[in-house]
Order: sequence, then structure tokens, then C-alpha cells
Amino acid sequence: MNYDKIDKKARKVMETNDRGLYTVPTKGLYPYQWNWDSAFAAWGFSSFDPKRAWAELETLFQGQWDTGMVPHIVFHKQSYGYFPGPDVWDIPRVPHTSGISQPPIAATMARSVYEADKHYGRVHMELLFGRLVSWHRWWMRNRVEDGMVAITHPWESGRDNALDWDAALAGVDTSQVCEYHRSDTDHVDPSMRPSQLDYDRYVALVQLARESNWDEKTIAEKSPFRVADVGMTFMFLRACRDLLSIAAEFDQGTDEIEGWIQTLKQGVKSHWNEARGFYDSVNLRTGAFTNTLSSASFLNWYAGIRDDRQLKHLHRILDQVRYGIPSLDPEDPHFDKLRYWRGPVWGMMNALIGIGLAETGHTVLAERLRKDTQELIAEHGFYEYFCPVDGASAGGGAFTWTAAIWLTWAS
Ligand code: 9YW
Repeated sequence: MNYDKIDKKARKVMETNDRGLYTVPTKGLYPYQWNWDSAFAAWGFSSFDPKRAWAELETLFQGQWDTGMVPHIVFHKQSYGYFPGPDVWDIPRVPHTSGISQPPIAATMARSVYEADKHYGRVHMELLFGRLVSWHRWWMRNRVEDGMVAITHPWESGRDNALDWDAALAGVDTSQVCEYHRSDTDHVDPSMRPSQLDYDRYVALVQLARESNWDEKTIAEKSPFRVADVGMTFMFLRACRDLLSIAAEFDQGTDEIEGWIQTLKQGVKSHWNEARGFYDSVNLRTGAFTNTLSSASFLNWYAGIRDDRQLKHLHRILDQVRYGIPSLDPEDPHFDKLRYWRGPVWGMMNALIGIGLAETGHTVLAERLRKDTQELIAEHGFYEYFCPVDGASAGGGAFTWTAAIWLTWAS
């Protein structure tokens, strides 16, 4: 396989999805700027264009609310073919944005971008630092419960139709959902996407939050859906550690961030599902574990939690599928190898898990995951996600974050 050629293709994917100062995840299916996709994009750009990498992050933060929240989508320009667009969120600010957030990995990626070129990045990091702190503070104030990070909408997790949300979603009333046309299934095979019932519930939750004027307290009181997402807690803990390192390097105060890290480390303990022997999400409305072993459960090493109790699951799963860590345990009866976050493998999740494994000394496993992902992309292309069993490509093609992790980690 000629990797130079694939590197070129990866750059080409990023350039094709480049809209000047931000990238779209992929043409057609996702025509706006998505939060954690952009963080990955910045990391990808840092391998060949630091200036463009910083622009990506800075444009994302143009969407930051006064509360500190950084929305999951920024609608810089109207574009048709995506639902729900800015009219549905109906938030009176410019640029238009959605009203929920997404995995806060921007501090982690900003650190990588900075470290790729400290000389160029210094002034950018100085400018972004305060914005990152206020976003993290927003999470701590509004979403951290017992040290775990709560989501108010499945889209916020970045793992839209993961099994983790099913029990909590069952309580969502869809009787008042307005007529709508979902566009995702115009672009992609419906059997690879969330179900219609899932979508109705997603829309019902958007309506509820809109009727609550996007007020966090009101939403917390009124919404049936509130889940402590194991992936969020791990990614946020990691991001806080990276923010701490930036703070120290830039002679900023570190006490507040150190306090966050302690709180989250405590919270990680509450994610441990002793009966099942893995890290799990928790339905905060009932206190029940979701009993879901997903790729997000394996982000503990990435969060700096050196706990090897899940290694047996990791070995088992790597033996059961050909390509890395699927989004749901293949032994789970709900495993569906091509349906989005209920089975497929996502290159960027492999990257995060692999980085964590490498950093905590599991070098053989980390290298296996990297090689498998490399082969997957080299043979099947820069798709959104893949079948973990045979590598069949799925979802959107020419995907930004798949190209980004190729350039930075997989190749
Ligand atoms: C949607 C853009 C986004 C990702 C999410 C992924 C999907 C959007 O696409 O959600 O409309 O379903 O689940 O993680 O950020 O790539």
C-alpha cells in the first residue's frame, strides 16, 4: 500500500470539506460546523497547516454562548438538506447555533495543535485559553453531578443512537412532535441510521428545551432525559488535564482546574458497574446503570485512569471482530454491525482509545488498534464509520475526522 498517496488523499478530503475558516464533517449529509468534528479537524490540519488549524478552533468558538456553552453545531451559512436547521433550534444570536453541546475535546486538540508548532501557536493559545476555561466552567456548573457529566440530549454525546440512551428515551413523550422531514435518510441508507422513533424523541427533546428558553435549570427540572455519559466524563476529564497543562505553561491559575480534575476522578468511580465489570453510563432519573459496554467505556486510559479491569473485555472484543473497538459489544443482543452507534467501528474512537492505551503502557494493544485502523481506512476509504467485522464502509464518505486521524495517528 502506498501511504504517501493515501496521505495526499486525506489532505484532499480535508480541503474538499474546507469552507474557508471551518470544515464540514462531510459534504451533503452534514453541511455545517460540528463541535467535536472541528476539534479533530484542527488536529488534522496541524499536521500540515498550523494557521488553518487555529482558524478552525477560533471559528468554532465564534458560536460560544455568553454562558460559556459551546454549541454542537454552528450554522455559519444557511444550507438546505440538514434537519434540524437553525429555524428549528430558533436561538436569537449570530452566528446561529444549536442549543446543546458536544464532547469537549477542544482543549485536548488545542494542546496538540499548540505542541505541533509552539512558536506559531503561542498567541493563538493565549487567546483561546480563556474561552476554553469558560466552556469547562459551564460544564462543571451545569452538568456535573456526583462527578459525572450529564447530557440532556443524545446528540450531545456525539453517539446519537447508542444503546446507553434507550431506557431514558423511553420516557420521552412524542405526542406533541411537529411535522418534520428528516434529511439524513435522503443521503444515507436508513438501515444505517437511527430509527424513526429515535428521531421523534430527539425532536421532542429539542422542543422541550426550546420551550424552556434553553435555560439549564428549567431543562434539568422538566426533562425526562438526563444521563451521565461515561464517554463524556472520560473525555472531559482528559480535556481538563490538558487544560491544566496549558494553564501551567502559560502561568495561569491552576487551582480551579485541579479541583475539577479531583471531582471528575471521583465521578469515574460512580461509572463503574460492578455487576457487569465495566464502565457504564448512568440514567440520572432512576440511578440505574444502562448496562451498556460501548467503545466509550474503553476511554478510561485516555482519561488517565490506569485501571485494567476492562482488559479482558478489550481482548475478547478484539478477537471477536476484525477492526478495532465497535461502538457496542458484539455480544450484546442489540449489536447491529452497520447501524451507526450500535455496532459500527469509528476511526476517531479507535484513535482516542489507542492514544490512552499507548500513554498507559499498553503499547502492544495500542499498536494493534492503530494498525487495524490504518488497514481499515487504507482498504475501505475515509468513511464516517465501518462494519467492524469485514470493514464494509458505511455512512457518509470523504469524512473529515477520518482523514484527520489518518494524518495524525493512523498512518
Ligand atoms: C446527526 C457530525 C456528527 C457527529 C456525531 C454523529 C453525527 C449528527 O454526525 O451526528 O445529525 O446525527 O453522531 O458524533 O459529530 O459528524
